[in-house]
Amino acid sequence: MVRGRGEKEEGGGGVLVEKHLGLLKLVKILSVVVVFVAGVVIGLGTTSHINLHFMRQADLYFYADNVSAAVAPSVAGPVNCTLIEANCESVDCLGMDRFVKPPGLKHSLSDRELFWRASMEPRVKRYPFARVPKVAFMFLTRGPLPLLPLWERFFEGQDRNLYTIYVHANPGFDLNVSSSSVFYGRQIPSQNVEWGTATLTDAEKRLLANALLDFSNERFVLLSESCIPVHNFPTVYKYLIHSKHSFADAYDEPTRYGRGRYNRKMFPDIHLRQWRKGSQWFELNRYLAISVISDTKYYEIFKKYCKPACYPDEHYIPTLLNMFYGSQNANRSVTWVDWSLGGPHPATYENVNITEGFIRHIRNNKTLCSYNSEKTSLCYLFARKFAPSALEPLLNLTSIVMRF
Ligand SMILES: *[C@@H]1O[C@H](CO)[C@@H](O)[C@H](O)[C@H]1NC(C)=O
Ligand SMILES: *[C@@H]1O[C@H](CO)[C@@H](O)[C@H](O)[C@H]1NC(C)=O
Ligand SMILES: *[C@@H]1O[C@H](CO)[C@@H](O)[C@H](O)[C@H]1NC(C)=O
Ligand SMILES: *[C@@H]1O[C@H](CO)[C@@H](O)[C@H](O)[C@H]1NC(C)=O
Ligand SMILES: *[C@@H]1O[C@H](CO)[C@@H](O)[C@H](O)[C@H]1NC(C)=O
Ligand SMILES: *[C@H]1O[C@H](CO)[C@@H](O)[C@H](O)[C@H]1NC(C)=O
Ligand SMILES: CC(=O)N[C@H]1CO[C@H](CO)[C@@H](O)[C@@H]1O
Repeated sequence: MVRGRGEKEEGGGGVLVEKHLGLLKLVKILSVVVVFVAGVVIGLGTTSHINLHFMRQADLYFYADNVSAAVAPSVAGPVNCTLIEANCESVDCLGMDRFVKPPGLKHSLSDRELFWRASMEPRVKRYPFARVPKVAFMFLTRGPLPLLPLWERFFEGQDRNLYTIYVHANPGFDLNVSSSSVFYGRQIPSQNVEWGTATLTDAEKRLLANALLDFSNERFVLLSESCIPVHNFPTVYKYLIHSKHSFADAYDEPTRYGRGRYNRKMFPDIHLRQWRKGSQWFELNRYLAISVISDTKYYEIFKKYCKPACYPDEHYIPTLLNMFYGSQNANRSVTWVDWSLGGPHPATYENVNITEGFIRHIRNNKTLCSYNSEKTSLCYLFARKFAPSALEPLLNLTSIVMRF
């Protein structure tokens, strides 16, 4: 099976909403709620215990208020943390809340600073807070997410403590979604991506690192704008959280599209027998995510010697996992893709191709795969590639086939 380069696709049109107005409205509503609650609590003259609890809640809201104020003037610009620090009297600047659950995604860290920060791992085994493991859904896109309504339905009604969303789009692109969307405010600071170059792997690492800043994130899935979920959220969550392995393609391809891309200058750090290939759409656990963003040695070698027709996004992570973490990898992807047409790109499915039988086939094609050393027919949680036109018929099938 000849596999070509990674995904080099274009986004479609976009749905945009006035982001700032929505944010300001939300902030206003929150302020009103805080003032109202304050009145009620003070009015009741409650115990000091309740007052204390209330104060902490109130600080959080004021804090959000000031973060928004600092962010609001410029979407692309960094948060003005001076404004936040100036308020340490009302905000517990070194408190757990801010550390464990970063309140926003905007920051002005360079990649070097970001990766260093994200590489921190606690040595104390027990978390001093009730940690519920989350799945981080990381969308790597150039522009709009045409299948967004399908994803919104996938997340609808699900516990927000169980997942997080991160979107890496080209700088300057504003994902215009309403403030009620789970995708609202989920864009991370990004940099330009040139498909096929190391900037693509940089973006993957940037997504991982931003997601690592949330200590509750335990599993990290990379998705594109043409990916769809083929099972409902509870199934996806359970499957990933309980898996002993991570899911990343890593195979040895003895052709010019595989071993042929190995550069002998990588020797002796990387041997040909260690060289692997695989689709970039990985799923990694927290430990492996930290391992990937912490590696500089092998990444530098790839940057130097893996240039077209070698594509780092198809070789770097598979090779790194194979060299050091092979036993933790299931060596298969949970994202279904169709290479049967041949050529450098996988098949793209349009509206006319979407049928109940087709989606059922992806969900269970009667072939078994390994899961925690057992056999299962549930091999794929996601699928690609789907054109924007596939959205309507897919939305039609969610309740009968995908069960969401
Ligand atoms: C941040 O806010 C402080 C205080 O208002 C101001 O002095 C500073 O110039 C601001 N910095 C940026 C980067 O906007
Ligand atoms: C995946 O491949 C590695 C070799 O890189 C191997 O050690 C490991 O056992 C494989 N994983 C599974 C689940 O078979
Ligand atoms: C989608 O359907 C069209 C029309 O039937 C067909 O020509 C095309 O090959 C199908 N695409 C895929 C990826 O199966
Ligand atoms: C089912 O999926 C497996 C794994 O991708 C593949 O090898 C096999 O050919 C598929 N079977 C059918 C009937 O499509
Ligand atoms: C959605 O499903 C209904 C009922 O099965 C069907 O009549 C309609 O054509 C479908 N719409 C699309 C876009 O597939
Ligand atoms: C955002 O989308 C809304 C409709 O959902 C539209 O009215 C608005 O003009 C869009 N904003 C931008 C900046 O494109
Ligand atoms: C509650 C609180 O700390 N509010 C502050 C928010 O930031 C402004 C400055 O922009 C301060 O004046 C407020 O006191």
